[in-house]
Amino acid sequence: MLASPAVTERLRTSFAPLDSPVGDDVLAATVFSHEAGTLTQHPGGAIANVQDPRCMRIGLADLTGAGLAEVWRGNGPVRFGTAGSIRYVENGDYLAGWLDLDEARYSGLVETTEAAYAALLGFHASSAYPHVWRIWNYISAINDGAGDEERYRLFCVGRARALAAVPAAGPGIGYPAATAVGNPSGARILRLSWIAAREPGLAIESPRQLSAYHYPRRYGPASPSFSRAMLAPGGLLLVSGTASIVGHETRHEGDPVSQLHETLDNLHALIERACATGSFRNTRLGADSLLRVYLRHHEDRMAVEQVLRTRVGSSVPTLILGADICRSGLLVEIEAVHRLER
Ligand code: 3EB
Repeated sequence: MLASPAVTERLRTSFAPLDSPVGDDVLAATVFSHEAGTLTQHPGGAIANVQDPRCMRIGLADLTGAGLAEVWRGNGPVRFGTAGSIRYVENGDYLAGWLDLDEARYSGLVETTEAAYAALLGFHASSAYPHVWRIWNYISAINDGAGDEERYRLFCVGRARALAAVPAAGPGIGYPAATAVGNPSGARILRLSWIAAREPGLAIESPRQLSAYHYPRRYGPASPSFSRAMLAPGGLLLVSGTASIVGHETRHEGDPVSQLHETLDNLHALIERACATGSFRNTRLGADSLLRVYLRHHEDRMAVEQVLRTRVGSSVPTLILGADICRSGLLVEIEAVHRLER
């Protein structure tokens, strides 16, 4: 008799053309470019269907121009729901949620972020999916403001405040994996999207980087509350946005290619650490891995693609997106999904 599959074998993610039909197993579909004139009007419902609550548009430029969406699927039909400002899609094992908060309704980004995280944490504290594995934070004008007033730092203060109010959240339990990048929408909207589950994952830290929640004071009044990766039961590794930071310092300021090499070294070291943690063996990215590459300057794309071809290979599905990144000195950041196997 076959063993029942581990729970994460029921969670899959891939890049798919925008006009792909949306099955009833789709939890979330992230569409990157606003230039979406070519989509729509597929009778059964396409991935990039504005009417479908699972279709979330992030206006980050898709520099590969492939017109792909990132699609998260589970097993079995999904159900939709809302809770205050939160919209979610669930299937019994997983929940994909998102919310947009308009900063104009709060006194500042600290308060907006605190409200967003309080809503998220409050919702999950009493939901059937108490384990938030992975969060994407899209922050307008992320690098505006000087010193401790930089908006990314304000965001970190609001996030830390909300997490501090919830005793179950924290580094001992494992912060979610995360990404924090710019939100290009004209209005100041804080958008969070996330994946949560019935079962807990295991937070993984990097052998080459200080845990972000231990960054020293010089990077802001509140250190960033996220884990380098979340290892879901069964072996799906959700890797946070990873950049050219060694220890806590930004490396190769002004040099995108060297930053990319350092980032890939960090990524591989993290995957190796995750493999060692769970006695997994495949440390190499492959055809069922997934990379989102965020690039601050669009004109660095060709140089970045060339390095990716030689170091990662063309079989690994990769999207390159134009986006601002949380430290102004960082030019490139990569997040990954990688399935570990025993
Ligand atoms: C870093 O390693 C780069 O604040 O949620 C990457 C991923 C970064 C997530 C976050 C920040 C965050 O510090 C920045």
